[in-house]
Amino acid sequence: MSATAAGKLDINVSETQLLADLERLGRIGLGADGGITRRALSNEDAEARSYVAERMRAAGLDVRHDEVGNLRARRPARDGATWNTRSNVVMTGSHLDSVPSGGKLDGPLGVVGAVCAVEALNAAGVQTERPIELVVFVGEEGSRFKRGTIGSAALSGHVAVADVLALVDPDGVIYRNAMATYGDSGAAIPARVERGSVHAFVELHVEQGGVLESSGTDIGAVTTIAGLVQHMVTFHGDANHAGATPMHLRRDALLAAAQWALGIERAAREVGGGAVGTVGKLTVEPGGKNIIPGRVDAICDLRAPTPELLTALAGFVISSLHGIGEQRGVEIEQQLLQRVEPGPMHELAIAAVERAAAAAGLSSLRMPSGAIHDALHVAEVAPASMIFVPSIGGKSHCPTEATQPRDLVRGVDVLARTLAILANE
Ligand code: HGY
Ligand code: MN
Ligand code: MN
Repeated sequence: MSATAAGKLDINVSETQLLADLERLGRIGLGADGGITRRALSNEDAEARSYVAERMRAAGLDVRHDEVGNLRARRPARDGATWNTRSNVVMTGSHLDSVPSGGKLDGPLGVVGAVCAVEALNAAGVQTERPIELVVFVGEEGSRFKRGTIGSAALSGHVAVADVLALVDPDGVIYRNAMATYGDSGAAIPARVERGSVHAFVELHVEQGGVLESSGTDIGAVTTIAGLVQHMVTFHGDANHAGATPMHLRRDALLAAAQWALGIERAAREVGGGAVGTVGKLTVEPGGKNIIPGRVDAICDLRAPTPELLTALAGFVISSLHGIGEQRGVEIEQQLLQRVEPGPMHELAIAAVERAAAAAGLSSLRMPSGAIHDALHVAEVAPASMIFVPSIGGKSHCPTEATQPRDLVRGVDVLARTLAILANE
């Protein structure tokens, strides 16, 4: 379908329905601070997922689930083919799980936005040569199990299904057992998709940064997705009396961790090139206000747009531990939690997003993503890209995450046109 043909599509996204869907999901896992906490395979995650499954059925989709709990729903092609189709499918989707006290749009926009995009295609009488599949990926945020992008990693084969099912959360709950929360019955379809069975993938997502807003651009067409390294580090010091212990006799675990965190900030600035480093999770034991910290557990989150920069940053961060331990008499353990390589998106999908934006009369910008997304793994088996819409103030992973309703609707409009372009060419 050419851009002009996509431009002739009479796409009318229902803003009322989209905002109602986001508002309904925004009540599931809502905390007193206005943030959303919806851990993977939790009751909240299951409630959100079953709401979406109902909306998918209402949109005429054939809804299934796969071996790791991804929700998989298909819109038939012109020839009526849905699952047992010779032609490869065009896929879209995102996630419903959240970070602790996160925003209402990170994930859900790409999930209910896809349902609203299908409804807009239905209303416009658009038929496609290829089926369209909507996916709700499990466990993108990694805030329960040790890794994130779980559902998409299983779909691409990046992680074996058996290894996903064997994941254990900090309370000792095994993924396979936690899936019972979803209450899925009946046969699950395979999670793994073979290269060649998916014609293209596109994910609608809030930018989670300030580039679109500051440049006054309507739509981002994502060209690459940054890579990620996360390490869990434990600092073993010596708990002791905060008043009676002279400074030169202390082995303070928190000061060792603080020195490490400040080193991460310095290393990320020195590596540059878009590299960033964060220590966002840290626990102090025993945690008494008059006790020198004896133990600190900390997780670092390192990102960079190329494997070389990521390796340089991670290398410094881990090698610095030895010197800190020696200097402060603190024993240090560290464990790699995950490394996800940066990934390029594909010209086929990027160009489709740009053409769809133009067809909708919107400006667009090719841009990298500093955040990780399910698209990164799907790109391992299919041409993929993402549609970004502006984040107000560039904020995300916090209760103030927000996007103008007009921009939400524009994102869904561009998604509908992108799907039509990809499923008809
Ligand atoms: O951490 C990320 O980049 C994503 O939000 N999971
Ligand atoms: Mn996120
Ligand atoms: Mn996300």
